[in-house]
Amino acid sequence: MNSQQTELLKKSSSSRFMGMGKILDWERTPIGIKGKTENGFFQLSIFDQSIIRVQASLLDEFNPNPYSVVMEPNEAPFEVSESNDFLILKTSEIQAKVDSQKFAVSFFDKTGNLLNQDDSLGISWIGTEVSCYKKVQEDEKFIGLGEKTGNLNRAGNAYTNWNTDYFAYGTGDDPLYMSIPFYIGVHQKGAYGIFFDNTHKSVFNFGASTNRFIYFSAEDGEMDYYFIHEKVVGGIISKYTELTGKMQLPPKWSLGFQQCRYSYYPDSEVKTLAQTFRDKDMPADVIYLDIHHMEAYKVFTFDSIKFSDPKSLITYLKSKGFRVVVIMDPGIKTEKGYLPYEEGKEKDLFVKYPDGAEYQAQVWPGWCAFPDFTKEETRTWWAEKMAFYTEAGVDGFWTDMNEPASWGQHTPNLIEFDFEGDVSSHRKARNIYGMQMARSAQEGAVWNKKEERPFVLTRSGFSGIQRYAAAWTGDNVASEEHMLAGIRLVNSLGLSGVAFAGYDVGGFAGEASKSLFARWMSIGAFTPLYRAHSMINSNDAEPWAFGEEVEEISRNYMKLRYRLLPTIYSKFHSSAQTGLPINASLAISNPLDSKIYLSAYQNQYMFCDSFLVAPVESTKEITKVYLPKGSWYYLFSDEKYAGEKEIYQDCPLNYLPVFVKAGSIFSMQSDVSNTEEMHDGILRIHLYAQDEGESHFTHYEDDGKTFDYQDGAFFKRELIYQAEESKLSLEKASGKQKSSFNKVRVYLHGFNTDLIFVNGESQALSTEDYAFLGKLTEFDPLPEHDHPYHEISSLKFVEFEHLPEKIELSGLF
Ligand code: MIG
Repeated sequence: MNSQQTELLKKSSSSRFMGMGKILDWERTPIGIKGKTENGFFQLSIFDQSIIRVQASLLDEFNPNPYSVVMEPNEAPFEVSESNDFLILKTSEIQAKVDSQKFAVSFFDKTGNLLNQDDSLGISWIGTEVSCYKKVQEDEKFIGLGEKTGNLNRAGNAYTNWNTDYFAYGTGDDPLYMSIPFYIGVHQKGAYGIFFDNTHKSVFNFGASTNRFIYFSAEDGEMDYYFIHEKVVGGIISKYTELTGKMQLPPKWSLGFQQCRYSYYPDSEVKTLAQTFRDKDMPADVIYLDIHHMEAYKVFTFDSIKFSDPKSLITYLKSKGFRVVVIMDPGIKTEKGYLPYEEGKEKDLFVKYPDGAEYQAQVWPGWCAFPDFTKEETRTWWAEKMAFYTEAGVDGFWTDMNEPASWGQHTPNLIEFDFEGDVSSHRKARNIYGMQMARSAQEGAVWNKKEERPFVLTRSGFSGIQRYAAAWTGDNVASEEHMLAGIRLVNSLGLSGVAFAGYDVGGFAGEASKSLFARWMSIGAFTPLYRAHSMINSNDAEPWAFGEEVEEISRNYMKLRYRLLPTIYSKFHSSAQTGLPINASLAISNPLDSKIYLSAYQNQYMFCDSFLVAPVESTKEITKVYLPKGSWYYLFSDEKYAGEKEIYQDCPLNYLPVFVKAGSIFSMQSDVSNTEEMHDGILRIHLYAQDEGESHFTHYEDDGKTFDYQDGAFFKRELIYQAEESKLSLEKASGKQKSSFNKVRVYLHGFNTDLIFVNGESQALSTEDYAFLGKLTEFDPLPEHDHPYHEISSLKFVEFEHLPEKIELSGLF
């Protein structure tokens, strides 16, 4: 043992607080500074004008997580200065000021506003546990942290990151399946994000059991965090996804309605299911095969009796406009003669004990070995094995149980993972395992079907998971409370870089009441991933299983979802570039409005920028809604409201409270039964009047499934509405592809004009009684059971050719 190691051992075996101590020595590096303190080593690096990375270690070397950050420092110019008490590092956007006596860091924006500041206890250790203590700014709110239950504002609570299989979790329980150690702080002086890039079990305490500070800490490893500052919350999320990667544009079919069940079998039942959607005129795109499709739960097999000919089944489903997604669990049955097991063993691809013995635990197939997805060779092997599914026609993959889960739920910490050659224990590898499985699944989907975009849905993950998969929130429960909690989970995932997410509509465990299912279907239509699922041994839970009324309500919202696809797809395209969520918590647009954090309003969110969705229990007939700054139109009637007001809104089961922001532009198509069915050729643009200001919408189309868009095969155009000039311009289109629409019809909401000009030529307006949702059948003849029905009477519209050249509409009063 050398003296440094002896010294380290002494430090890390103590069970007392040890801070960094005084800075003894420092030097400039090409991207920042590094140095030595009394007790440790540090490095501050500029990644970008608005990102500073802070690293601290007990050893004179750093050992970063190789999996999450994909950004390289971009050589932003910076200055370093030193005074008696401080070391200052400055870019054009931020300033980090390090107290040289105790190594406490303060961050300021370029005008000198204090954004964030270490407590004087700073970065420190208790044994191997490393922490960073931060002061709380006046009225500071904390948002994000990924898949965490609880309130939108996380102040006062503490959370643990340790990926956990948690069947039927409570709506306040923690931890769940996925860890994203990234949060955003907002206060009057500004906003910032902190990503603590450490895969060990970590804790984020935003003021539970203490009034002195907030902190984040990890059981082991280093202090390694990225401090991000941008003016607006959305900018911080965008930067975070530059660091950890963006979602790829998913195939369009994955934005349609998805039907899951634990489990549909045999093949004849799956066919009936598909046919029922078509017979009942309920649009849908995806059917899942859960674990019963396998032979004795063995991955890479089909049950020879229940699914004797998967290829013909899938061909049949495709002819009906359905894609198939299969589940993949990581555990591989340790059965002699079972090829995946034999191969994995022979190639040394499984997780092991430190003495080299294979680690085994029980899951569905019985005793299993676990592929070591932290090893490239394993990921490649698994990806190649997936040809078994793609050859049968499978289009999507669902990675479940990848926390990893096993019976007993106490994986011993000594087991070892390759960790890209830096062999590491379960303590360091657990939180990253699920993400590496999802990565392998995505590789497999692409390699085996090169021409099509992949779709992977994962339960477990870590920061950066958005690059590989969409996420769902695991085993929720059929209750009103859970429905609302799931919305917050999805909103929080959106604040944390995961734009493509959803929950089991209807609830996985337990039985949904009729009304609960109907409401959940309506909210699900305004969720990035629209998927219904339910558990084994529960009642049928397809959208027609709850009686005629629920069936009609479900159909209404499913159809609305499909008519909105031009908007949803356009939004996914922009999210893939900006990293911004599809479901955006109001904390993104209105972070300083304290009303949005109240428990009555914290579930509200913007869907695809235009729609404010105010989720409400199915048992309520009326609810309070908070409309933030701006003006708003009730979607179904065009009734107009001023913002910064709390209103009472009727919310009968068939009408979810949804409001359109004044100034909004969004696009719709005619009814289709699946995403690949051709619409009627008319692009319906909806424009909502506002008094002042400018608003934008980017209309985006491509073939919906291949990678050709990356070579310019798309049709894209910017729509700009300028209220003061009373005009809407459809800018000249870009891209090599023609639009699938040959006409455009613009619906004018909230305008008085009777005559407008299209490219300078006057054109009379037509009118139509317009309804976003169909009228429900009155099943009960008694008038008090009448369902309300909204329609916008004599809605004005104008129609013209959808030419790719610039088109200007003026005279919009
Ligand atoms: O131990 O595959 O969260 O969606 O249906 C349960 C069966 C395993 C858990 C998933 C759930 C799935 C179920 N799985």
